[in-house]
Amino acid sequence: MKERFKEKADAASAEIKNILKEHGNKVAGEVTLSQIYQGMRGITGLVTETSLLDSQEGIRFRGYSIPELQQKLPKFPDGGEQPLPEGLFYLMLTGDLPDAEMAESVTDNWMRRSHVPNHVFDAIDALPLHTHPMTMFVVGVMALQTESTFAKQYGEGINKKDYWDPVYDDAMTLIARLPRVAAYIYRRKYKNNEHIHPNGLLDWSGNLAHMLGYEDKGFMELMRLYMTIHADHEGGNVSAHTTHLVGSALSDPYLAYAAGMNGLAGPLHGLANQEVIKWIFEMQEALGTDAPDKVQIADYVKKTLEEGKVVPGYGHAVLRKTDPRFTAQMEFGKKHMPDDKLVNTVWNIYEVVPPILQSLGKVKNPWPNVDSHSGALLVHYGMVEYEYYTVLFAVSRALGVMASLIWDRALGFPLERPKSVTTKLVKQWLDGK
Ligand code: NMX
Ligand code: MLT
Repeated sequence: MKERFKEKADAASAEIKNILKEHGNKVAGEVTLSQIYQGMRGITGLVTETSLLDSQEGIRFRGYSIPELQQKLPKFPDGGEQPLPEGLFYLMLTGDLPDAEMAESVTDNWMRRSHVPNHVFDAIDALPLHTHPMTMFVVGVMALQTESTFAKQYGEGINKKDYWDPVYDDAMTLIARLPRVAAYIYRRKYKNNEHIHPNGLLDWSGNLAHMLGYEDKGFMELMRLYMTIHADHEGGNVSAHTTHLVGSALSDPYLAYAAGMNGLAGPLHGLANQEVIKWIFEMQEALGTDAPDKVQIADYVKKTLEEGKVVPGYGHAVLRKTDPRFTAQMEFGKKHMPDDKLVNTVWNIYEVVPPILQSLGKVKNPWPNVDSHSGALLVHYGMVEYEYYTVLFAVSRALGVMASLIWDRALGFPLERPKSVTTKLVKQWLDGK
């Protein structure tokens, strides 16, 4: 995979140089004042090679939609139906679809790198048990940073042409170690600090499920799907953009990823997956039923909006249709748990919420995003501790942001530093001064 990546990156680098030589002055868009003040929506300002988001169609990873990935990526050998995220990583990094052997070699490589040093567990153990799992996770990642090959080689004076190599090494090691760190946090916080040794015969996601304490084959398949669909969402989302930005200062992959995951931990981004289940559980409690009907749901949604809160799991900064990651999870639910009450509530919410949000006249996307479905599938298998869910999102997101960071360094992308303005200056512009 590394050699293939290097060939591709060298070719891409030469191609980009030529594009910029010939077309570097081409205007790629204009920027309005509203965009400057309102979260830079719609401004094209980044290059991310691993995936591309279409507002109507949703995400494509190197050109492949989620249903195509489910069809074309290698599966776990014991009759698995969901794609192996190892294969997705290979695809995002090299641009090529891997065969089963290639995906297996990624699994083996990550298994070999997966030993987590004891001081990482000590750092997590130093935190009180009530600490949010995402805080524990980022502390664990920061403790892993002691192992950074990039930081070491930079200190020794590495040539800038070679940056990508230790970044590749760090990215692979970080991804390899995350399942153990994530499982350690879960077992420490929720399962009496009783930990489970890795199983070297399993794949990356299967082993995560195993170390979390879930041996059900359905849960392992869910983890493969989950780790695949959450991996990447082009470059402008908060976690990917932050990782890219911090990496552009040549902060090593551990520092850059930890920064990105602090962004993922926000309720408008990845933490929305915990907020969805919390909101449904609160609704069930308020209504005194675990199967609210559509009228009851509609009333509860209106109450949420009247209280000045968002409906978690709905809306998106770019998407304008139902998120295909929602649809993939709905299909998984229909196949594996069609009668589950909570999952059916998620489907009823899907019927009720969009017209209500549409009626507000300001919500640009009334449709569900990935987070509105993921928690209910986890609860089905017994993982009810919703504060933990964003950690799973974070483990998956490592695949996309680390593949992109390797590309950033291979393409020699510079420090990211856009220009900001003051309102005083804006007023001067408006006055024509
Ligand atoms: N419920 C209620 N109001 C909403 C919602 C929602 N789900 N989505 C957007 N709005 C409001 C938004 O708060 C804003 O109101 P105001 O003008 O009063 O500030 C207005 O609609 C316009 O916002 P948009 O331009 O449609 O959305 P924007 O691009 O700013 O934000 C989100 C996108 C995702 C932050 C927003 O839709 C939201 O807060 N959704 C709920 C949280 C969520 O599900 N986040 C997860 C996103 C996916 N992920 O994993 O990261
Ligand atoms: C993501 O997966 O990062 C979210 O859908 C948010 C986004 O794309 O902005």
